[in-house]
Amino acid sequence: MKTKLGYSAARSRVVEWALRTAGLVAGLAVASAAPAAAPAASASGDFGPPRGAPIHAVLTSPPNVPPPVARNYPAKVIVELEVVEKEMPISEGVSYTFWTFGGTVPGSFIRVRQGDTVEFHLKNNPANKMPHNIDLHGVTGPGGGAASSFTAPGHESQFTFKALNEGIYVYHCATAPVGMHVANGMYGLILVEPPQGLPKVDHEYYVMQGDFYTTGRYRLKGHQPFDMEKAIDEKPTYVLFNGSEGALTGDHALKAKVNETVRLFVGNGGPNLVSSFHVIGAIFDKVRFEGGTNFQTNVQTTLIPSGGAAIAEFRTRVPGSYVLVDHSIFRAFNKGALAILKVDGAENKAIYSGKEIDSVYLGDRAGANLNAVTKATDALAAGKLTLEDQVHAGRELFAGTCSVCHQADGAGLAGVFPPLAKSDYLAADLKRAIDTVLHGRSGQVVVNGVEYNSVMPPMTQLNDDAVANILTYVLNSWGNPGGRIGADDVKARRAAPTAAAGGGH
Ligand code: HEC
Ligand SMILES: [Cu+2]
Repeated sequence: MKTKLGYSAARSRVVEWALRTAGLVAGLAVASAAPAAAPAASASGDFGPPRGAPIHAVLTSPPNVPPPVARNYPAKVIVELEVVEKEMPISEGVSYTFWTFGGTVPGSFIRVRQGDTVEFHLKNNPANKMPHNIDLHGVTGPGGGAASSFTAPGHESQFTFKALNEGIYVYHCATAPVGMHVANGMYGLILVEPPQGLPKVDHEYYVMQGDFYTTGRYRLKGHQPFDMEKAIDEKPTYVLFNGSEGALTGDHALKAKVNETVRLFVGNGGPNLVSSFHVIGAIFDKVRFEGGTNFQTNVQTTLIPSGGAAIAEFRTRVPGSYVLVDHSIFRAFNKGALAILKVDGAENKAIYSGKEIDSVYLGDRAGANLNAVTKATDALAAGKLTLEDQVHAGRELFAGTCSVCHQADGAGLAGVFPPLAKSDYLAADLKRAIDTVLHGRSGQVVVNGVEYNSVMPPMTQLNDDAVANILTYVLNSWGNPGGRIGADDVKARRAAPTAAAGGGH
């Protein structure tokens, strides 16, 4: 079956080439009868002038990909993309002002067919502050469109190009300072399908890595501005898939069933880092590395340059959570570069014996959700923060922060981490509890009659309301006495002279 399709595609390429050489090809659409075929011709494809009525391109937000083009002739395709500058969460309780193509990071996914004539409209939302433009790597022409698309807020630019080469291409803003526009999230992908389309798969997803530079450290709560120094030094605070920690985890995880084929369009917007893209627990059956036409098979990790992309395909065989990472691994576990593909279905013990990967690798990161934290931050600012808001936000923050040691149910780990559930030590002195979180503690401590002698690191990444919400959650959980701690209480403790850590019972 495979061989046959591959052969007929190869043959149709030969026919196309022969016709073209003979000068007969003007206007020829290479309509392959078989949609599922080997990779297409790498030759650039001017299949003549556009035909039929102009088509408005369907754009999608990540992680979604527009449906296959399914057309056997070159058309005029109209793309309308709007630049929107907007504040969005970059992590739990952390917001950032992103500059976006289409309101998302990465920008809207564009899908056309090789040989199409693309009429591109770039709009710059009137509420924006900056001018922007677009350089599409799939364009043949100076600047990839950048010079023709410089657009002030409240304006629109138009330019037209022919998509000569098939492949998966990055697009990005190229307005000065270019690095800053890219660092703020101004990139996305355009797929130029080969004439016969791509082989059919069960799922196509859109994932794009980017590095981010904030003045505050990783996970420091509140609004964080862009840090030019860190960007120049190439020292990112965050390395992310799809512009936010949690963009593709928890409820937002990618989904598939057992025994399905998955195609990932993976881009890297940079601005600085090269990605070692890997899916923990899966082997790529096929990778179109560098987004090019040739493919490699049986790949563990594929390199995706800044301003580059790849198409990675594999079949799901065993249920569970598969973790997409940049295998420069501190980026995954300490800067946010991880996403989840959740595969449901029946076990296959012959291939894998079972047991979940989430807990092993991720702790609670797999479930990261930002909603309650954001809600509490807003409520506090509006002076309407309720106990319930605090408990909900605290639960989410506890999950990413304290539960790795004290466990999700607050029970601790015998001999290593003391319990927070029904902790007499905690209940006896709330100021001391705040100090413990702010400054950490070490040395002997007795909790519920049991002695511990270990080290808790200071939780310096948490701001005052995050500490208040976490402790309020702890106080109102697992048989603890209840009560409420406010951001002001934490602020007061932060200002108080630090008692020597340790000793303390
Ligand atoms: C890296 C592991 C770790 C993390 C993360 C951690 N703790 Fe601890 N915590 C400890 C250890 C270990 C101790 C005991 C220290 C000692 O022996 O002096 C402790 C002690 C405590 C105590 C006092 C003892 C008790 O059981 O009442 C409190 C309260 C506490 N932690 C709260 C928190 C909160 C809230 C967070 C999240 C903001 C947190 N901890 C995060 C390891 C951790
Ligand atoms: Cu821009």
